[in-house]
Amino acid sequence: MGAEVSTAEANQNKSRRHPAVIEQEQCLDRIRDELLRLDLASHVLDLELYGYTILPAVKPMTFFDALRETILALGEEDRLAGRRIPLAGPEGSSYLVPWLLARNPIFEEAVMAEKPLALITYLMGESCQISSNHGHVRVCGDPPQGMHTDAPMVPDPIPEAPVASNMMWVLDDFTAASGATLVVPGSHHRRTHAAAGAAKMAVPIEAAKGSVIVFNGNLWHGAGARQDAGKRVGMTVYFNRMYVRPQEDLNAVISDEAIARNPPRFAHLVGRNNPYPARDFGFFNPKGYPYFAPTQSRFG
Ligand SMILES: O=C(O)CCC(=O)C(=O)O
Ligand SMILES: [Fe+2]
Repeated sequence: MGAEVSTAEANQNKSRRHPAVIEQEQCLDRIRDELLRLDLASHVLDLELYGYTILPAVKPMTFFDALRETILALGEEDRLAGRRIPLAGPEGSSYLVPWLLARNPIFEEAVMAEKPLALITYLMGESCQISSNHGHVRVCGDPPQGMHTDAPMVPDPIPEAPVASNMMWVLDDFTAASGATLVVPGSHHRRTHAAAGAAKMAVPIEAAKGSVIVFNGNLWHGAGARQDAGKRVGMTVYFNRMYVRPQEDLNAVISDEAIARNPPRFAHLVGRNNPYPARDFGFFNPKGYPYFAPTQSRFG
């Protein structure tokens, strides 16, 4: 009679809810539980306020050394094969090392690291995939990268729920002089591509080797110019929503053996479950069907 809802009535209301709604709530619970289990609440706050966060000491230093050495060895392989990708024009010395995940199993362990992946899941939902895994080698003497968002080809206003987000593995200390990634804190709220003059608003992310920076793809950012001698090695793991075309066609190049030796989520991350592009009608493709309802939530 009164305004109060009896327990029986509440339970009845609950049981009337659509299974997709219940699934969304369970998804939120899973994401919340994982963030709390890994003690990441303050990092979620960083992501909300600043658009980026630094996770210190994500793996032993020996693992970071091994990532760095492997990236440099693969970059050398590219140079010898005449296919090195310059990052600062043909005259510059900085370069990109692409396709890492397909080139050495060590990168499988990196992309599955619990803490950075839990934060990416918070930003990008459970159904996100890996777009690319790259080494970024920045060498003294090259100019800084232009400020940008990691939402290429997306028109303004960029959707509030980011279409892409990034991990930056810090394989050399990041300082202003070493060529740290530059960011405009809070710019992920603007929902536009980087404005002219963004570089004047930017600050370097100071982070020790061993850290992983996680950032919202809507954040204005770019690689800083290295002033110290030598090179700065960073590694990105770039994630996109299921409906975005990945930079690297990982599904085509990751072997079934790599799928079998990793946790089940790895298969999804490299695109095994993606129904598109399809020869049959994608909407009714059984692979894609489980994902249509969860995408009603930005966390699905
Ligand atoms: O190398 C960096 O510090 C940033 C690289 C980056 O943002 C990019 O390539 O999109
Ligand atoms: Fe970027």
